[in-house]
Amino acid sequence: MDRLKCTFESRESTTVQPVSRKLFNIMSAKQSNLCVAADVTKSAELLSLAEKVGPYICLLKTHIDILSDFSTEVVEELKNIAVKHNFLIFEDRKFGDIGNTVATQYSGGPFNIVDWADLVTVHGLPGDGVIKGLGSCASGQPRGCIIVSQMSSSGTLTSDEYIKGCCKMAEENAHFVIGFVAQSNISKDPRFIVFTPGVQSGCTSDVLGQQYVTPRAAVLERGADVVIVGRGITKSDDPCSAAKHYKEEAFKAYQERITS
Ligand code: BMP
Repeated sequence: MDRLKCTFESRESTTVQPVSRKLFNIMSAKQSNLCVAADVTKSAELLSLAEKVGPYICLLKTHIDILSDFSTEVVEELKNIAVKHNFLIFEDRKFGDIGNTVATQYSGGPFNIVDWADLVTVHGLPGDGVIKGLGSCASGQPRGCIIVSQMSSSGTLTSDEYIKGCCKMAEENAHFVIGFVAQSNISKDPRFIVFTPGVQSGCTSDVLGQQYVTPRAAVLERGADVVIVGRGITKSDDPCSAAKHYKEEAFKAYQERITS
């Protein structure tokens, strides 16, 4: 079974990982493989954006530590909006330390991420202790992580060897790993979901090394299952219409891929 040719619906039954199953289910039900990167710095902006884009997304990605006015109320509100619009919450924390440290970062500090984020990102660099550390905090709640295996930024050090190591780590820890952040078709395994950031139409880069491709290229040429769009939506005059547009483009490309 080649990941690129399978429907999201059929892939749900290839895994027992609870967050993967939920995400495949949402993607099929909402016909959306769009994740919005909600990189805003005020709680009110985050909640307003989540309300606007909620109907069109399968996932909302946060960088919770950029909020200048973080409070536990904002994550409570965000959870309510996620239930209302049926999307999952993904904190892009990029954990990258030894297991013991990431466990305390995940389940403590001001953010207590394990309490509200369905998914988090990890770097593969430390080895799989990072995954085991996070997994030890889940205490029965449906939680999972995504391995940042290949980056969108120019000059990234994610070599082919590194990517292979990340794939092996995912296979050996598939109870907690749901997939990869990547820029190419790094895994054929239908259980794993490939998330691709650096997606924007009509813009190829920013001034700090970000590199963009269109949603169509991400899905058809690079093997993305889920496209992650930040400023293409958040900086648009109308984030709601922009989200609708990206959702339709990305899902159309996915439908072409599975039928071609
Ligand atoms: P934008 O579309 O505005 O460039 O935002 C991209 C988002 O995806 C950011 O939140 C960034 O942290 C994240 N990201 C990325 O751009 N490239 C990667 O390789 C990994 C990421 O998580």
